[in-house]
Amino acid sequence: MRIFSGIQPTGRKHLGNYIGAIRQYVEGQERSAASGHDSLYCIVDLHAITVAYEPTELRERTYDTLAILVAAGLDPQRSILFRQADVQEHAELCWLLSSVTALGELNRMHQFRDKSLAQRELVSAGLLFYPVLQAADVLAYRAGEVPVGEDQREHLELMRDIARRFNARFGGEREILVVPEHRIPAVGARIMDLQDPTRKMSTTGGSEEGTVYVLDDAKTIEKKVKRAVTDSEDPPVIRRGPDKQGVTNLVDILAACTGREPDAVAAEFAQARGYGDLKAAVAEAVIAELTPVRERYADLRSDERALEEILGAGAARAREIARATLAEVRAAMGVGPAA
Ligand code: AQP
Repeated sequence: MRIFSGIQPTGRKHLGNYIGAIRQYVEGQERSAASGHDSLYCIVDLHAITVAYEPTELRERTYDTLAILVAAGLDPQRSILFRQADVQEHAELCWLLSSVTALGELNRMHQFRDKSLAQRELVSAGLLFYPVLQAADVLAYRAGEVPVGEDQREHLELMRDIARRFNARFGGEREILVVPEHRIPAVGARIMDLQDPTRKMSTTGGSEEGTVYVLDDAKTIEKKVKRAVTDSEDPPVIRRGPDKQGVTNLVDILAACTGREPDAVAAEFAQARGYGDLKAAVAEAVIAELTPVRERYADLRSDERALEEILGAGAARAREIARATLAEVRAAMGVGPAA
């Protein structure tokens, strides 16, 4: 099954992006290589322009993001790593799919509602259209699987509806577009802000203190984890539950970083006299997970020409796949000259 996912070149990538998405990409690369299928990972710069941004920084952040992906284990020989704007088929398919997308559905998307409230100067039409472009990203490659964090579930459902509607309207007997499945990790699909565990760890909406960045050094990680908000239960109780969001988040992070079941992690700390032991274990596990990535990143990021070559080669491979899909979509829709 072909795998596709996109990641934005905005801000600094954080532990939520890493556990919810990037680690799944690496696992998907291994799985798809073993089964002889492609895996594509796209740095979605066209998505990044839907909110206020700095043009001179966008390219820099694209290189940052690519270097993190490679440092985390994505191999440009085995996966197709590319930049969205280099493959113009994404933008064209977005427009074509708009004809089978209901405005009301776009208006109801949680991400649109949340992010439009956060915009100070302009709520762009691009923000509303974000999920249509995201649908185009995946559907252009007829990908079967999309690894994402929990926050993208709603967009994936919409994408599936768009694909089904397109096939019903234009496919006749044929399934021109593949209806993809999301792949949301069992543990760590929604890592929460360490300072406000009721909100997801986020690039745009979180607190600096509550967000662990992939490139944070060991001391910074330790400080942020040790200051994580838990609760004031006395004596402290280490268990997971909706009334224990801070503790649950820490347990989940530890479970994700050590490959264990969250309930087993909670049971191990059940007798602890305070939250300090749990926090120390979380800090140690996160540092062990992120330090090698940060070290490899430094080398990779310094060679922008090499990064640009990876993106160029990836785009050439991606374009070939997307072009074939677009030819079929155009033909089915009666757009442009007959083939
Ligand atoms: N807190 C999170 N826990 C688990 N997974 C997460 N993801 C994001 N936040 C968490 C997943 O990371 C992937 C890439 O995300 P993105 O870079 O495209 O940005 P995003 O989804 O908009 O999330 P961010 O980075 O926190 O940015 P903002 O602040 O803009 O929302 C996605 O698969 C996402 O699910």
